[in-house]
Amino acid sequence: MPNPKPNFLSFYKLLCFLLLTDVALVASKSTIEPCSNSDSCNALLGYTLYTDLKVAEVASLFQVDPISVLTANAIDISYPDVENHILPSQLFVKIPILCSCVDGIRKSVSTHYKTRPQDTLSSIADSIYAGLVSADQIREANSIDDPSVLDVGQNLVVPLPCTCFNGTDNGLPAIYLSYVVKPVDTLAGIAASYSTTITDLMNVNAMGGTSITPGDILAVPLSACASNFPKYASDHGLIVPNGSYAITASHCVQCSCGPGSRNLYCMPASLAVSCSSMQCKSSNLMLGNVTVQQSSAGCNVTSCAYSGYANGTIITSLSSSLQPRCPGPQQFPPLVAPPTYVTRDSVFAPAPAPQSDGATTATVPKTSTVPSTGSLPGFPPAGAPFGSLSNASTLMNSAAALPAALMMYLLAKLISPLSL
Ligand SMILES: *[C@@H]1O[C@H](CO)[C@@H](O)[C@H](O)[C@H]1NC(C)=O
Ligand SMILES: *[C@@H]1O[C@H](CO)[C@@H](O)[C@H](O)[C@H]1NC(C)=O
Ligand SMILES: *[C@@H]1O[C@H](CO)[C@@H](O)[C@H](O)[C@H]1NC(C)=O
Ligand SMILES: *[C@@H]1O[C@H](CO)[C@@H](O)[C@H](O)[C@H]1NC(C)=O
Ligand SMILES: *[C@@H]1O[C@H](CO)[C@@H](O)[C@H](O)[C@H]1NC(C)=O
Ligand SMILES: CC(=O)N[C@H]1CO[C@H](CO)[C@@H](O)[C@@H]1O
Repeated sequence: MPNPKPNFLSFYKLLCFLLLTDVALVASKSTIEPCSNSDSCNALLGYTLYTDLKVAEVASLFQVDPISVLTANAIDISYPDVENHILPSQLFVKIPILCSCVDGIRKSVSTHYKTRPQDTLSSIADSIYAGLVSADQIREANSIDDPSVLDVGQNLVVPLPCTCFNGTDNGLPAIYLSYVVKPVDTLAGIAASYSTTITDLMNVNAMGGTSITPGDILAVPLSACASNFPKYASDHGLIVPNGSYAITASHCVQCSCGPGSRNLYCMPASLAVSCSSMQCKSSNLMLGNVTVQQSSAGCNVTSCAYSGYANGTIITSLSSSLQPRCPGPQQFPPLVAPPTYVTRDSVFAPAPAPQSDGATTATVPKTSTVPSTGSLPGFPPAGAPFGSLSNASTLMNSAAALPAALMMYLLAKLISPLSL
């Protein structure tokens, strides 16, 4: 399957967007996916805690459901009072968000932040949101003329980077993580952590070389299991990365991929209380039940599967199929206790995902990589290069691969002297 190619209409919108938003050319880059339709998708943000925070506090920073943050990181939600568990500073977690299409590009705009005393746009961008947004992006999104005057209690929109790429990577289901490059990172290291390849990361992010700069935001594809729920289901399009869980149907149903399987498997959630019936019609099977019957013709597998949540009702579907072999017992991604300290090889780093075959990676870049506006690295390393024009060389290389990227590069070049 070909990778989605950006269409020109989207690019013109994007150009207008860039023209209107005072682009400054700095070292940090983020991957932008042009879009034209108004649908949204599931995506993940890679977030590093700037201080000790309760699970509920992390969730409220992004206005997401605390239980979905826990399940996205395969943390055991049956742990007592888990939402008030304090997560340690510098812990890396994946935050599940909804990725929309705004002004022709993919981004999340559902996050708001209420300013507190001592906040500056830079501290909000670089510390609180850990480099996922830049001070300039917050300023632009909120039309702030004088960033030195922030009223306490001001409600700011915090635009956050996300990508969808049609929920696929090399033709297989994938969900994309927006990852802020840290000073210690290498492209090879990131690829290994997330069970992908350097080639794939370069294609997805339209990179011309393997060099990355702290503060760059990469789209990292995580292998996932996709749902096939009908359009009218409120969780239509649900996609779950291998190794983690998603909670849906008002906390009644949890879904995951089992190791070795690309099928989404859903069952009653451990939290399930006051849920609509989870029994399949005209059977005694409950959601997630699978029965097998060995016969001379093969294995008759009957299962009661989850098919989405609509109008407060859990839709179930009973199906039978004859398979050559009986499936083994379903295995689930292991759950971990809520972490209390940060280890170097944190369990939170990467969700295990299949090794994608580097040989099959597509050669067409999915995106253009453009400079993000005025962002500082999330973790300012001592003496790290910042604002260096020479590091735009990676842009030049990738622009050669994609004319539209070249247009944007030139545009950025053109505009930058005005705003520097
Ligand atoms: C998007 O993915 C669906 C299947 O998930 C596929 O049928 C469709 O062709 C894809 N579209 C593009 C533009 O790749
Ligand atoms: C069916 O699923 C329910 C809920 O997960 C479980 O308690 C029960 O043991 C299962 N029954 C069979 C026959 O698998
Ligand atoms: C498989 O089993 C189910 C119930 O156990 C039955 O209704 C169905 O007819 C069987 N299918 C085949 C192909 O044997
Ligand atoms: C949901 O409820 C609304 C109004 O009650 C109804 O019009 C609609 O058909 C229902 N949708 C489904 C999928 O049942
Ligand atoms: C999911 O991850 C496990 C490692 O935990 C791996 O063994 C398995 O192959 C992966 N499954 C898929 C479908 O990618
Ligand atoms: C001048 C400058 O900052 N160059 C840096 C560009 O990025 C590469 C790798 O990301 C560094 O090695 C260079 O020092």
